[in-house]
Amino acid sequence: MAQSKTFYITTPIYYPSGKLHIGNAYTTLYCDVLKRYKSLQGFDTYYLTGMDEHGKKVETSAEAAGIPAQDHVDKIAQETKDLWALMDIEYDDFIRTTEKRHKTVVQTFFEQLLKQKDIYLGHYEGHYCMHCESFFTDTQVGEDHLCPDCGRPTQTLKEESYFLKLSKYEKKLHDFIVDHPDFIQPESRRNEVLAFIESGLNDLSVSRTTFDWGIKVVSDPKHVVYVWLDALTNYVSALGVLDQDPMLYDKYWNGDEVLHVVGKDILRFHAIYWPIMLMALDIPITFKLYAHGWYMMKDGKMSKSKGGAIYPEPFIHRYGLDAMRYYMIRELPFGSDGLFAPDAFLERLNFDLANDFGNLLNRSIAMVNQYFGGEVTQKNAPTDVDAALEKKIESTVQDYDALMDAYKPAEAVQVVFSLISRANKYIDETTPWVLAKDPAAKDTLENVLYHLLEALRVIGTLLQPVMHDSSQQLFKDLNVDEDATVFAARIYGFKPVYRVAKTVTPLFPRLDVAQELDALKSATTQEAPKKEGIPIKAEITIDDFAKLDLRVGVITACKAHENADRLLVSTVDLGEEKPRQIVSGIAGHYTPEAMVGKKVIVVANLKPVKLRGELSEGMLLAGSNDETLEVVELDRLNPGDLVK
Ligand code: ME8
Repeated sequence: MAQSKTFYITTPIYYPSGKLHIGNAYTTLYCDVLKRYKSLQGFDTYYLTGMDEHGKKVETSAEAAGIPAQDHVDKIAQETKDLWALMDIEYDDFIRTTEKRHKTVVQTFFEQLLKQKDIYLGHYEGHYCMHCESFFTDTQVGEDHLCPDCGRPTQTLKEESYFLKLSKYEKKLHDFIVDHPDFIQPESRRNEVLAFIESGLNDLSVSRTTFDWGIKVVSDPKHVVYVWLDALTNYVSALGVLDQDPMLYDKYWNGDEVLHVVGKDILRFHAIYWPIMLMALDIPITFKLYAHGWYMMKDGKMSKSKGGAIYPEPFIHRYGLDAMRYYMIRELPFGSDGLFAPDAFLERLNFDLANDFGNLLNRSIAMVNQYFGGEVTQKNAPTDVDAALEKKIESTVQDYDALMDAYKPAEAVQVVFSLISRANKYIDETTPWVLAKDPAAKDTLENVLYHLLEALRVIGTLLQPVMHDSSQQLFKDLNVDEDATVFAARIYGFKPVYRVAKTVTPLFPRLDVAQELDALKSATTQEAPKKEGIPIKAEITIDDFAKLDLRVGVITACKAHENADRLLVSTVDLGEEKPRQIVSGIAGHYTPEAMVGKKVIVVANLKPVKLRGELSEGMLLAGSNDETLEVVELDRLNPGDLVK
C-alpha cells in the first residue's frame, strides 16, 4: 500500500495571561477543521498546540494572581485543555514551554548559535516596549518615542543582551520568500513581510536580564532566552528534533505539508525570526504560514486578561458545540477580520442551521416516511431539474475541495450552504406534495426524494470537519454506513437505496432572538481583574500642565493606516478652518467606523510628526492598561472648546 502523505499543522502556543476568548479559540478551531479535513482526505496528520509559559507578561500576571508562576501556568494550561475538550479539538500533542523536553532544545539551539557566532553578546540601548516585549530604534519610535507596533509609549533601556544576527540572513530570507510565492498567505501579508525586510533588518536582542521567568542561557545564566526565541522553537521541540531517533520530526517536519497558523499580529515573528533561526541552525524551512485576521466585537478588540471579551463556553453550553463551531469558522473570511456579534450568531443559527439545514433534513425524511414508508431507491428518469441538482452536488464537492486545499474553510462552508439552499429550492420546484396526489407520478416522486437524500448525504460528508456531531446525527437519520461517508463517496448516486429513520430530532432549534440576547448578556462578559499599580511620575507644577493645549474635537472620518496594523488615521474637527489629521495607535481596540462621531480630547499644540508616513497633527487622549485601551469621550461640549 502506498504511504499516506503527511500533514503537520500547528497553532501558536498561547500565553497563559488569562482565560482564552473566542479570538484565541478561533485559531485552534481553524486548525482542527483543517486537520479533520486532511485526515478524511487520507493524509497522515499531526496537530500540535500548547502554551507559551515564559516571559515578563506571564510573570506579571502570576504576581497579579498572587501565586507562583509555575502554579499559575499549570492552572491555565489545565483550563485551556478543558476548553479544547469542550470544543472537541483533536490535537495530537500539547506542548508547554516549561517542559524539560522543550527547554533542553532551546538551550542547545542557543549554545549552538552562540558557538557558530550567529548569536553574540552586546549591549542594547534603545526604546523598549513593555507590552510588545520588543526593542525599537530611534527611527522606529519617532520623536514621540511611541511603539511602532502598538502605539504605546516606550521606555529607554540599556542592558547587556545577546543578539541574533538577522542582518546576516536578510538576503537569504528575502530570496527564499521571493522563490516560494505561497510561503506566506494571504499575499498582502507576504508583501508586508517583504517590505519590512527591504527596509533592513536589525540584529535581534534575544536575551533578557531584567526578569527570571524564562529558560536560562546555559553558558551565562544571568540571561534568560527571549520569550519569542523560546516559543518559536516549540514547533520542532515537540517533534523531538534532537532525539536520538527523531521519528516524529523526520516524518512530519520533513513530510509533505507543514502549516503554521497564526494571527496577523504575530506574523513577523513567524515570517522573519523563525525562518532565520532555522536557516542559522541548518534546519529546512518546510512550513507554510497562514496569517488570519481577528475576531472583533461590535465595540472593538477583545482582550484576554481584562474584561470585554467573548468566551466560547456560554455559547456552547446554551446552543451546542456545532452551532458555535459553524459560526466561528463561517464568519472569518480568509485573511480578513470578522465580527463576533451575539445577535448575528443567533440569526445564523436560526436561518442557516435551523431553517435551511435542519429543515431540509426534517422535511426530506418526513416525506420519505410519509410517501414511501421510509424506503426509496434510485430511479432512472432524471428531469432537467434533477440534472441541475446533480450538477450542483458535483460542483459543490469540487469547489469545496479547492477551497479547503487552499486553507479557506469559511468559504468552503459557504459553498456547502449554497447546496443546502439549492436543495431547498429543488423541493419548491418539484413540489413533492403535488406529485404525491397523482398515482402515475409515483416514480417521479421517489426520484425527487432520492435526490434529496443523496444531496443530504454529500452535505453531511462535507460538513464533517466543521460540525462533526451534526454530520453523525444526519448519517444516523439517513441510516448511512460509514463507507458512504468517505471522500470517494461524495458523488451523486453512490448509495442506491435508503431506509431512513422513522422520526428525527431537529438538529438545531429555532430561537427567540430577543429573549436569547437577554439571557446571553450576563453570560458573555467577564469582570476585569484587579489593576496592578503603576508608579506615579515625577511631580510637575500647574505651569507645566498649562503648557498643554487640550481641545474638544469631533472625529468626522477615520480609516486604517495603510502601512501599520495598529494605527488609525482620523480626521478631527477642532472648530478650526481646516480639520486636522491625527494618527493614533488604537486600531487593535477600535474599528475606523466605531471612531466616527466620537467627541474626543485632543492635545492641540503637540508638534506635528509623521507616523509611518502619515502626518499626525495632535494626539487623542486615551486611558490604557496592559490589555485594553479606551479613548476619552465627552458629551455636551463643542469642537474647539477648551479642556483644562
Ligand atoms: O501571541 N481574533 O500568544 P497569544 C483572532 N504566545 N485571533 C486572535 C484574537 C482575535 N480577536 N486575539 C488574539 C501569542 N488572537 C504568543 C504566540 S507562537 C510561537 C507564540 C490570536 O496568547 C493571536 O493573533 O497572545 C495569536 O495568533 C493567538 O491568538 C495567540 O495569542
